[in-house]
Amino acid sequence: MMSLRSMRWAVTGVALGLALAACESTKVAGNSGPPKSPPSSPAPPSSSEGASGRAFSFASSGDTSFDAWRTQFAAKADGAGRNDAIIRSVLDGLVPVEQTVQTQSFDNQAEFVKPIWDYAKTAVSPTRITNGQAKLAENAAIFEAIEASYAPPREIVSAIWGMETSYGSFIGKDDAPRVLASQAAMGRRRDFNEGELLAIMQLIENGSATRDQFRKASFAGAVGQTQFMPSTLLQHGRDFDKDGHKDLWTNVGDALASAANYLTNSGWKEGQPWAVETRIPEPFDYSVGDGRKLSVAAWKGLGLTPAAAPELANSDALQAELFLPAGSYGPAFLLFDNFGVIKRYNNADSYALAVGLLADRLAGRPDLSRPWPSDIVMLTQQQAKDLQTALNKLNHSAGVVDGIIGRGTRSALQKFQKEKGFVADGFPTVAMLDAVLLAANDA
Ligand SMILES: [Ca+2]
Repeated sequence: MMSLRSMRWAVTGVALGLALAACESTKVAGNSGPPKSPPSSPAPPSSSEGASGRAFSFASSGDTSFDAWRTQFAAKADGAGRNDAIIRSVLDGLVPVEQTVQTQSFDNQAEFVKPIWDYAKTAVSPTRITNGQAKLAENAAIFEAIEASYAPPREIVSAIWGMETSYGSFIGKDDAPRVLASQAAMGRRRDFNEGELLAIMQLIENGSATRDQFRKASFAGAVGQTQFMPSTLLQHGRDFDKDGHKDLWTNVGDALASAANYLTNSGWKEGQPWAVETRIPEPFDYSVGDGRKLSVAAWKGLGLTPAAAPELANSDALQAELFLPAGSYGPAFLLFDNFGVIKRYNNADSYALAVGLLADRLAGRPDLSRPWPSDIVMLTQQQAKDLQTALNKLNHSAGVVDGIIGRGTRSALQKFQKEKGFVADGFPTVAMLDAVLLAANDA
């Protein structure tokens, strides 16, 4: 698995082809970090009989390996204490999703097919800002109550709502058990997907949700207006209106309180920003933007100033990291711990950046002072490999030639840039590739 850091630069520097690796190392909405697997079982049961001694049988789906997985998993769910009738209602009648269809759906996840700023620009569209402001006004009483009980401010919660489902407009039309079972049956993150299915059964058992509600899910099995994975709903979901259900599908209060609760439980630091846009002095040693954390006071000492004056007023003691999504060609940010908390929702820098930027606009803060670049051509994966090969040849070790612009490649490029008198931002443009190729050719 790529580190988060190398993922950031991979997303930034190479605008393609990372989809498969990405969906293994990233999760979709509402579930974070390592999958919350059930305790690992040594081996699947050889018979279809569960702890209750009842055998499960289902009408064939037409796919023998899916059928075999299903009877075994039903027994496992029974052994875990799940209700027989609910096990049947969740698993009966499922037909596996065709593998290519599901792979395509993962490939189309926007976070991994665009340069990070294209994603941010799309995410923070004027329509989404206008609609978000209307939703904030419409649900002011709900947001008041949520802010009183949970750590994050309303604009962050509403930005997530906007990013996940356009404020509840598009909540998905896939059957969560079907998509999760399809993944589990083909052996893809089996423990994770089986854990999600068990969570669905528990949510139905305890009255939080119904089987039918789970027929409206994303292709990855995330549900409701704030797109929670079932295990996240089970663990962090809230029944805001206290009607006995955690209705993330149709109840705005339940959905928003659940998102706010999840961010709170993920460590949201009340009163702290997610990031602050900063101005960079000239000249500037861009190589300090390598992930190191310094106090805001130390960053100020290096000449950084907030783009909007009051934003850094009382934050001198906070630790922050300099984030340069477009190298020296676009806006610069000091990132705070809350940026990482947004990533607990969806583990991509592009996602967290988009949520943060949308939240800032919903809170009435000004647009970025420095625009995103519009004329940079991104490297293809092959070009990224060529860059790595050439840097290695020049003895600026870029490490393994894998076409992913991770930390190693970036710092190797910085060494080259310093040596040749370029701005040492480690950002892999086509022009910089040409310069490296030329030098390697002469070497
Ligand atoms: Ca409720």
